[in-house]
Amino acid sequence: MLYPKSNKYRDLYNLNGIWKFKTVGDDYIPENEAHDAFLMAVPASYNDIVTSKEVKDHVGKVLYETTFSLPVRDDRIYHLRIGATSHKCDVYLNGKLISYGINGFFPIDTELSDLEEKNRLSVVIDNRLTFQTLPVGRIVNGKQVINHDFYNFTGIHRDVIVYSTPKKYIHDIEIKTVVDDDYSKISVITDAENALYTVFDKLGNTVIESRESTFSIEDPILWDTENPYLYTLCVETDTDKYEEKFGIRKVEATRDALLLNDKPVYLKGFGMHDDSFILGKGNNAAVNIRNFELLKWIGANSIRTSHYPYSEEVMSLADEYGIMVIDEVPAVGMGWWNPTFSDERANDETKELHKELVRQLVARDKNHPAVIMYSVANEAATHEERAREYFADVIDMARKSTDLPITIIEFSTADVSLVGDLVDVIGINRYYGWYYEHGDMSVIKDQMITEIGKWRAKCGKPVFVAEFGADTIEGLHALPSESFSEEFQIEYVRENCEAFDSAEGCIGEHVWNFADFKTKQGLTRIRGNRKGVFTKDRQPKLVAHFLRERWMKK
Ligand code: BDP
Repeated sequence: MLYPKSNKYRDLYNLNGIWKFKTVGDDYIPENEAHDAFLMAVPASYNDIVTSKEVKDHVGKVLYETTFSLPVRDDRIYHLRIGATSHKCDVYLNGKLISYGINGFFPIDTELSDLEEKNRLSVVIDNRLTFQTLPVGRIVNGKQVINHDFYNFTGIHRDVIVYSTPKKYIHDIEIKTVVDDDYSKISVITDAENALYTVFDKLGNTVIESRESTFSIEDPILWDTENPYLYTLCVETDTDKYEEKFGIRKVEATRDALLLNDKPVYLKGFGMHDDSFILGKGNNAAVNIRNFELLKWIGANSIRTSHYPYSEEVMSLADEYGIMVIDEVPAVGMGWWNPTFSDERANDETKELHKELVRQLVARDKNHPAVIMYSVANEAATHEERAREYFADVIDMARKSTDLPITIIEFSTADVSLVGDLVDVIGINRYYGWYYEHGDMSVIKDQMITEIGKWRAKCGKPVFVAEFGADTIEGLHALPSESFSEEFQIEYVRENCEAFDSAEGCIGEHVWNFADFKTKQGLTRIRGNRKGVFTKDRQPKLVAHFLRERWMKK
């Protein structure tokens, strides 16, 4: 599935803007135009836009609706592309069901065969999470129980686009690169027939033209975090054309290291959240750019898309900025804290969805050089007997889909996890001195080094710390430090970093979190999770300066 782009064969119409919106019952079908709806922005979550508590916290279905007209041409096929709606949804055109979405973080792309002069597009979204959705949640007495620590934002979160293609069009392009000493072999896998393949360098100069789908580039400039060099491939047939940027790079996980272009990399960065004021999870170019500017400013080289795939726009920016991405499927809330893997809970149906989302994630992100690893879950109950078979199948699907390293982010300890040997790199989330022995920083180093050592001894894989952090209220100071103060956050992060520096086989540190983010209400959540190194409006807390100094040198 190709990201919508316009060119001489393809038109593009953006349907973002102000739509109609209302909460609806389970049986609702948009037979007629919704005259009783109110106005809503797309893309955005509705939760932090509305003023009614009832609507904000609505559990169930909502309707989004808009109308549009196009100059329809007979020699074109029209397609609807919705970047993401959270979570499941049904899509109707002029009252007729035309497509549906199975998950809140993946695009829907469908042909529009019955366009009229004026069209009504209705999207009915269901925000409920169960054991058969990802993230996993539960409905108890009509109330939504959220298993994870971020707000269940709902809405049309990414761009809505109608695009046209010729009748005979290119459906997909996969660019595989193999790096050798002084050349790179490029193989293009596509359904395009009799195509001309042209590669352009960054300045638009032609590097190679080929009638074969496999060819070589001599002395390629490799993509890395210092010089995120991108080429452009143009595939052109008699009837269609598509241009895709790509980078040439090699990623490999060994027993001790993660290698980018044969050199070990140390991951410096964050677990992030797609979360900003008013927009919620709505994709926004300004917020995206600000995030990447801050990542570069602080000296980060990588992020994890915790705990779900981010927008395609973010993935393209990661390519441009040279930020490596650990690309995570929305497998979160799979409870290390309570029984999860059973016939009644996370069962075969959940597993099939999980596998399908792994497949779709790789299919979506396969041409992004920034993606260096896929993460199959965050903090699942991997100590449970059934977890082994469950993840063996999920990881098997990942292996069939990609050659990149696979990781799982563990809360379970090395002693009890049953899946560590299945992946290439172990990610661990650890909050010594915060959730355990709160405020006592003397425990951090020993416990962290011991835990990393245990994973190394048990699995012989590189380990990276995917989360560690302390909630911090900006402007709150304490000398000597106390928890929640800015001084505490610096000391906490410093203690952890000293542990990483002396732990053998530790290949990186991702602070939790890049910025403060919204969660459900809770006694330990004062306006959300405050572990951000940046505030929610993207200003640095004091710890940001400490990290900048460390990471610029490291
Ligand atoms: C970790 C979770 C993350 C939470 C974090 C926290 O992976 O989603 O936000 O804890 O409690 O266990 O801050």
